[in-house]
Amino acid sequence: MKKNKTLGEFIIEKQAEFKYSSGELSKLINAIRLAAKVVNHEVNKAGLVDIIGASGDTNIQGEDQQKLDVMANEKFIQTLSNREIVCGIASEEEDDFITINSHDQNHQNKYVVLIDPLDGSSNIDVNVSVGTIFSIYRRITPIGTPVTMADFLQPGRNQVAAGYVVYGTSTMLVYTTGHGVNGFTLNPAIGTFYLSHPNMQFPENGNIYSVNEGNYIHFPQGVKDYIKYCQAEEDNRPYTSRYIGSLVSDFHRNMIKGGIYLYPKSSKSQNGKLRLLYECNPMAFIAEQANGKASDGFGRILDIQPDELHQRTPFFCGSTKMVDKLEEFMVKSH
Ligand code: AHM
Ligand code: MG
Repeated sequence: MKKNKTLGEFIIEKQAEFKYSSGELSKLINAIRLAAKVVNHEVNKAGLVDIIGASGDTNIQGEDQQKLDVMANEKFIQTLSNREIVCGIASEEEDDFITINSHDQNHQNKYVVLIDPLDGSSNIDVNVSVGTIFSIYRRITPIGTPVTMADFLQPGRNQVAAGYVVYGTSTMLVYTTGHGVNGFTLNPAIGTFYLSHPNMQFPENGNIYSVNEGNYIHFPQGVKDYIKYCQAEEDNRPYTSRYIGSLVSDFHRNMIKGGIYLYPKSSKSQNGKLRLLYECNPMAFIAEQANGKASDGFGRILDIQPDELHQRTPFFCGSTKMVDKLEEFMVKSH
């Protein structure tokens, strides 16, 4: 039987390829791998122990937090800060960024991490997949000084690495360091991730569209027109509609099968729902690395200059030809 590479082996191999690599990024991915296993263990137990349900806290967006969100947030922050491998962390679950000051070396680490520890948490109590999304940047302020907001508010094109973990029928970790996208599946019996999906690519075109159509009435005209186009009986259409309501799972399926994910602005929320820094930028980076495309309807997600940590943006992401088509409709109706 062919032996698949483990994630650990893959990380070491990649580090050797980049001759001048200091190993910091490898350590960082390793820490994420570890935290993902711990969170996976807890998510899997969600139906068994009485851990689900709102914990009573409210996050910065005014939404109820569930206990597993809080747990996942703590695990990722703990794992990254204990190892002192990053200089700062921003999380969707925290109002402000966190400064990490290693005690033996003053602010010597160069990476910041932005994370959505448990995305799609409204799916937890009905046993539907959720995910973790992460994004890594090199700080822009000088090493040796504390991190500042500017280190976190970088356009997505500056990302050094990004990835997600999907806690699904199998648990997978998918990530890129800017050299293509690779997917690893966890063997839960031994707690090891194996390279199962090397060099993942979005098909250039697809036939799946993923959108919360219940909000149709509130969508901009361009999105309404595009949805009607998806439903028309012409060429290879109507397309198939698939919406889990869990970004990582919808994205993951569309990357494998070919499709588009849409979260437009609406007359109720002017910038849509998804957060640029924690959700859209990492997914956009992965999409582009996998030959896909990510847009706010008119331009590239990765070129947006953020001005606040919890900024939201409309998000259209997936197979290039489908996102191109959506943009066409947006421009036409503008
Ligand atoms: P969350 O960060 O509060 O979990 O929200 C993000 C999630 C995405 O995973 C998902 O695609 C979207 O919200 C679903 O939103 P809606 O229920 O409005 O369709
Ligand atoms: Mg989220």
